[in-house]
Amino acid sequence: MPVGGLLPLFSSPAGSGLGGGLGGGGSGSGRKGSGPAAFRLTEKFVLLLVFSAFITLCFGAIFFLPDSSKLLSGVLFHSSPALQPAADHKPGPGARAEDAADGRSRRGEEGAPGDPAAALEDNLARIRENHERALREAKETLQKLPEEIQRDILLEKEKVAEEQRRDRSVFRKLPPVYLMPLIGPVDQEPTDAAVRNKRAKIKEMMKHAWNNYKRYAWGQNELKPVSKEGHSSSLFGNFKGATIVDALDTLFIMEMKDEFEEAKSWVEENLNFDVNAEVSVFEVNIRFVGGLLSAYYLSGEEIFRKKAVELGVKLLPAFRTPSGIPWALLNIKSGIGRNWPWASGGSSILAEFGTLHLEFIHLSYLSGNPIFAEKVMNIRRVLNNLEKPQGLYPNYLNPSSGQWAQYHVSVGGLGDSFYEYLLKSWLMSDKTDLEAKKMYFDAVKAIETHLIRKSSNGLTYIAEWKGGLLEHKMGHLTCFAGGMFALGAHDAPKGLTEHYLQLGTEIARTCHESYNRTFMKLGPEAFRFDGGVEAIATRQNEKYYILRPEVVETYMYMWRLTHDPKYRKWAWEVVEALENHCRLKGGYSGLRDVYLSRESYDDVQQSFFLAETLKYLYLIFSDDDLLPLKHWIFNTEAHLLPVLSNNIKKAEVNDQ
Ligand code: DMJ
Repeated sequence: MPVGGLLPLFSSPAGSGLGGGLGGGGSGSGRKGSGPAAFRLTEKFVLLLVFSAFITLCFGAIFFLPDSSKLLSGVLFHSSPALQPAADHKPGPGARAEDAADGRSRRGEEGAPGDPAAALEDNLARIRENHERALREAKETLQKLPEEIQRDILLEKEKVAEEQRRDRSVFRKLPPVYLMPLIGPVDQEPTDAAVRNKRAKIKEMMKHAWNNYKRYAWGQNELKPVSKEGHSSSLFGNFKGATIVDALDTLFIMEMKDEFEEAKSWVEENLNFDVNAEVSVFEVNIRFVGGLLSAYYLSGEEIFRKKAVELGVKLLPAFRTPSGIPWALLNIKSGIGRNWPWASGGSSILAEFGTLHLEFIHLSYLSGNPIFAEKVMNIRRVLNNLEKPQGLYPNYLNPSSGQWAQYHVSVGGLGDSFYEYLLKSWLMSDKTDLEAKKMYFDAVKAIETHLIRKSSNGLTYIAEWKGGLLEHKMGHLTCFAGGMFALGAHDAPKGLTEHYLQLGTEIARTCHESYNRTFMKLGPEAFRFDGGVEAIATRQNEKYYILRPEVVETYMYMWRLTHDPKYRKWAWEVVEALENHCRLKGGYSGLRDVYLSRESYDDVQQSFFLAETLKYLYLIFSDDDLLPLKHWIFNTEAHLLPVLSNNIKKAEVNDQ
């Protein structure tokens, strides 16, 4: 921004206004104002003010203008993460020697594969280009009059409203849809009495969680089991009833028929998306869209299809970005989106925009409108066109430039379900989506090379990769990956089936250790493999457990795929721990520190406890013909989506 352009704007009014103000202030200042020395002082003060205004504006431009994030991401992050590793990217003092060496040896290769000098030059050119574009845009916006900016906003709003009106027609007339007979939505009791009793116990836990939610928080998003009242997370904005929608399919498969009917009536009468709400696109998709789709497929009740498609339409404006990579947050009413303020340089998050595919493919299938599928296929196209550092997918992508931002790679938070959805897209397509299969196995190969390590005592873990350096930490969220590796093993590239099954087994063991090494026998949010510890949380803010499902999710897949009895044993340990430490009169609560002998409750019964944790536990103690993996895909919130088999497609053609 040229200084000359700003100074006249600010110096004249500020100069006279402030001068007058100062001069006319207290009697002392009035007197001083007449002397030449005092006048210079005032002048200096005004100049100082002008400068601070200018600097504030520049920072405002960098941080808040639409594309200025490129400047930040380019300058601060793209410029060669390997050359400027942040302090906390270094392996901890107790890290194994080979890991530290590993980090060192990769420094020179960072940023892009191939010739490091060319990669650096490439990076610099991109930074320059981003920098210049950001400055150009900042300048253009700052040169506009306030009325012009306001007019632009109004025009933009009208455009969104018009698009929304058009999109609404999608769910007003839904086409007839052919549904294959469902395979295993409910089953017989297990024949083994011990297993039957355990399964019955888990159903009783679901009843306890549901009844208390119903009693104290009906219609709210979640329950506070200690305070015995509703809890609302900002993730859902003004949306209501997250627990009801998230629990629908668990109620169905557990054959809690009355409760399912209550939930359905609530959806019919109260689930309303015409609200002024800013929501997380990812959370609403996996919990609400996923929950409604799953309830539709299981029950065949039309209301769920209608609501799912209606909500899908509401999410469409999130994709209105230059690259088509959606915003993280969307105001459902205005259709205006933005990204999390904390996300690197205004970026969208891989695990968020990469976790829409399954639901959106089904939305297109159920609405007869390709728009949903087009949106997610475009995300895939953008990702495929980008060069990946070391074959890895960074967690941050700028939706305006369509370029990666910070080079941080994780199979846990911020990255996790993107990989899960690649594998499941392929499985859900009846193994016809070969592109997804290739992307998945390529990504897993890079993850194995760069992120997966073994501790000195033989525990396999998945570290986080920050600009080429490893942080030897694994999140509870990352524990889902054991199940993912095992689920994909059967169709792995030649000779790797056993290998991936083994990897799943090892991750399951590590995650079990993370539970076993606590007092409560429930795992911490993150555990480390440095500073002389293995699978233990060392930081106070990583010691909590919020009823998360990822570890029992992996046990479920491992049980189904191997039938090794240890997975039922480990799952039962979780049931006992939940009963001993999380169960309260008013429901189930998360814990603030799993290493303490005395519970400190976080007072939230998360909706995913009913959607996922209890469902996976129930499945572990059910026979395999309940929801066979061959026919059903679990979305990342454990909602059920049938494989879109070729038979369905053929049946459709015949019907026409
Ligand atoms: C759930 O909402 C989903 O499993 C998501 O993919 C990750 N986090 C929570 C549970 O931990």
